[in-house]
Amino acid sequence: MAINYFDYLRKDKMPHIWCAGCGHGMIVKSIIRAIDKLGWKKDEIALVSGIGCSSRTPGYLDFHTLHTTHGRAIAFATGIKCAKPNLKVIVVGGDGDMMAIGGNHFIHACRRNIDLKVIVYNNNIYGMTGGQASPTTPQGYKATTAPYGAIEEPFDVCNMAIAAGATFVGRALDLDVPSMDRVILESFKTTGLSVVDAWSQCPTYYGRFNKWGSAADMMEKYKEITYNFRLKDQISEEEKKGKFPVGILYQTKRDEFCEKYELLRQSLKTKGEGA
Ligand SMILES: Cc1ncc(C[n+]2csc(CCOP(=O)(O)OP(=O)(O)O)c2C)c(N)n1
Ligand code: SF4
Repeated sequence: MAINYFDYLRKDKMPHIWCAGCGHGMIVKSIIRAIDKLGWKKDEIALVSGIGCSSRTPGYLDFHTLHTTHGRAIAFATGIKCAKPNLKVIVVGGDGDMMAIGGNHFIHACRRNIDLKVIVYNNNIYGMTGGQASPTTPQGYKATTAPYGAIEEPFDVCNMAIAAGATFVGRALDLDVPSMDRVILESFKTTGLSVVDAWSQCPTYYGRFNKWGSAADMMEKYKEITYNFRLKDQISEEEKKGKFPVGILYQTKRDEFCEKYELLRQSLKTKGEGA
């Protein structure tokens, strides 16, 4: 049956703030489809964000929602998950929010393996504040704070998540809806810390500063610099050079933080110790 997206939206918060051609709305629709497919009830879900264009998402969706401070979404979400482990806690935010000011929380949440579903809306720039360079702005690309092109090496969100201990890591492009749906759905099925590096075009700043053209032209560019991870063995090293794999990149199993905490609490209770 077709999804009625309006069942999940706060209609009184429309119209949204996103520019025409912004990819953020595509990610939101994919999140809705995954939730609908899993049959999660709206009051089972807590959706948490920091600050940024992407971080406006919780305002528009009719779940338990928290729009927090810049870079602190994962810290708030950690508190929610510890207090209410039965809630399904989704964290959304931009590459600036998650990788710069919130980078510390990001790596420690991965290390801790707490059951949060983290989605990074990665547009390679700070959108909301007018296009400053972010930790994912590629070298040579322009931003208001890098008028001659960024000279720093960028972070790769997925490599960072894998290295820090996340149990599910995927990358998805808003231009490939079935693939984004699959990656987000599988991330939501994970128990533990999952990360989706969800690419989203920002035609207003990143596209304009770097002369990438319209939103549709930007999508073509993103297609050119990526390849399907499932086909990695059929693509030569030469062809893959400088390109980003897309799809489910990494899955493992590790004990989840809240479950371990509960076990410890129970064992202390049995011994008559602790709270
Ligand atoms: C502590 C703090 N520092 C800086 C800001 C300003 N600020 C608001 S949003 C933002 C960047 C948002 O970029 P990103 O997280 O990449 O999300 P996007 O807008 O691109 O979706 C910044 C720097 C702030 N609100 N609070
Ligand atoms: S400034 Fe960029 S990220 Fe923000 S809404 Fe516009 S297109 Fe999207």
